[in-house]
Amino acid sequence: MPGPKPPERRRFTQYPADHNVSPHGNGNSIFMRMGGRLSLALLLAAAAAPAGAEAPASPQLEIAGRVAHPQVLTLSDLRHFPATTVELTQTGGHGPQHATWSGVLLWTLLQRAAPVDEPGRKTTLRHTILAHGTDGYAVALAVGEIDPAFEGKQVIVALARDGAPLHSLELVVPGDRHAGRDVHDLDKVSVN
Ligand SMILES: Nc1nc2c(c(=O)[nH]1)N[C@H]1C(S)=C(S)[C@@H](COP(=O)(O)O)O[C@H]1N2
Ligand SMILES: [Mo]
Repeated sequence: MPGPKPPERRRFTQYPADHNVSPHGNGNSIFMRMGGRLSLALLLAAAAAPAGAEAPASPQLEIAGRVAHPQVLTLSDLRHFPATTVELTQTGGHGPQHATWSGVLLWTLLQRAAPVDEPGRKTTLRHTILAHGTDGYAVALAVGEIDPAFEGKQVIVALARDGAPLHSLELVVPGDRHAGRDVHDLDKVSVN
């Protein structure tokens, strides 16, 4: 016999119409609105988990700042976007490393969130983007670096490295010689 239906999962495609789904949100969150059904789901999840085992937090990416549609994307949301693969060698803490990364173009994510231009003349290229890691590390990109009409650099939010799925998100910036802008444990992109 089928068990009780799990609460309906919201797909990222619905976020623009109803974007207050961030768990760090303003109180009008999906968690509050789901009320009792969520408590039931948590109870069921707790019953299913082996005792003492704490599930690793599943990575999420918040897109915030000067955008029309702030949103939070889960790993499974991100897997639904077309995949882009980039291959590069960069120098990091352990010398030069060569790898093939695949993930979602930052440009694609930005387009969905829809940057809001400042008032004034020709302001679309003023945007800068800060990519933040969970440890507080952050790096800046300019929108002209990733806009296909300008440099069109294939900056991705990587979901896999050398074919193996990652357990946290990583920004990958092709063309950079040093790995400094490859933000690991990426959790937020803010648009200025
Ligand atoms: N979240 C986060 N990402 C980061 C860093 C960091 O400190 N925090 N360091 C950067 C730097 S300077 C390098 S060289 C590479 C590799 O750093 P690691 O070997 O210390 O991870 O990660 C980059 N991404
Ligand atoms: Mo570095």
